[in-house]
Amino acid sequence: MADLLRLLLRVAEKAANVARVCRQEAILFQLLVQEKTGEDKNKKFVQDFKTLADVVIQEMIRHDVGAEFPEMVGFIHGEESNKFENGLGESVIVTVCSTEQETATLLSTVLDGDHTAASLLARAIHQDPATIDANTDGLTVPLSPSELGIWIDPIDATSQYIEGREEVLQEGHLSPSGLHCALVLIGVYLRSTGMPVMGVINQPFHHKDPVGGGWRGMHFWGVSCDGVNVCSLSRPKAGPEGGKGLSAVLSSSEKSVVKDALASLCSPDELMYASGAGYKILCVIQGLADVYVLSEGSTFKWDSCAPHALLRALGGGVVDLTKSLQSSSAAQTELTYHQAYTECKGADRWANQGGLVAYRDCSQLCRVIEALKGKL
Ligand code: 2IP
Ligand code: CA
Ligand code: CA
Repeated sequence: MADLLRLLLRVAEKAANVARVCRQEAILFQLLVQEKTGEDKNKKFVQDFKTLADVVIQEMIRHDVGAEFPEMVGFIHGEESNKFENGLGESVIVTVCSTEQETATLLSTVLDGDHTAASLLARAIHQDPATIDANTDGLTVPLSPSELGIWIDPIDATSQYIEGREEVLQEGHLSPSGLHCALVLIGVYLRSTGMPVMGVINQPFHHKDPVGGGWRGMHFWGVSCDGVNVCSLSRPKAGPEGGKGLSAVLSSSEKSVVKDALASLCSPDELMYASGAGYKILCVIQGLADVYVLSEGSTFKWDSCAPHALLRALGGGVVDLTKSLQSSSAAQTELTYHQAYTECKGADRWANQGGLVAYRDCSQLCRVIEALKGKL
């Protein structure tokens, strides 16, 4: 199944192109940032273009994966539904057609006859992405498509994507907010056990091309199954022994009891905040933080599946925080991806309801769990 990995890297790059095109082309950008205002709101056909960008990206990934791996059709899930409802309450099923022309015609009905915008989007969807150098030669993955399912978050950290603040990333440093927090996440799990086995992360806005000035991306991948543990990044080296020895990244909206408990384990500059659930797990993968702790059920299977697979390939993981606090062995409570909370409705069926801790090192996970026991 190394073919599946290579396909996911390609579609994630196409998705990143769509995300970049929506910001680069003036006509699409206007749709992306237009304010929803008063009376006008319900009349605007294209009012929720950001949702359309998400839906289009997700459907493109679903289309391309289904075409190459028909056994996976029906098991490719994502954050968005492909039923797009416009401001007039009309709904259109957004699909990717077999030709660019057909896709443009379909998108133009969603975009209220805006052919220019529809053609620009359709071109990005049908364009072959630049070949990406992913170093997957010689990799064998002992899995078959009929045992796998997929979770897609077409754009994670949408608010940062829309706001679009441009930050210059400094190597070795976490940067709390900005366009670089927006990620395309594609995770693969085993239908039988729900364990994440493969993940692709594409960061569409990683740096600016020094020559052309356009945005360039970065991709990361990992595979973890049956004794195969391979990641495009190597395990970060242990940092210098200083401070209190642990660094953590949290959501700025995290509860104060969690912030306080972690402050007892981390020096002040090692307790950090950042946007985007996917970006925070990526920070742990890259070694910019040791752990990401979240006490609320505000992330979903599509947020964590892909980065979780990379962490497992590096020897870490993502556990359910609530279960870990009740268990004698925290590392036994890894998140799984195959079962819905049937008593819930809508997106909540797929929430990581017990919160989570993402970690690279089991002993650091244990310190965090000990520090939080009895506090939540
Ligand atoms: C969001 C996004 C948010 C995150 C939230 C996710 O996904 O990653 O940034 O909140 O949990 O569900 P926070 O930044 O506070 O961690 P999306 O942007 O796809 O809705
Ligand atoms: Ca998300
Ligand atoms: Ca999203």
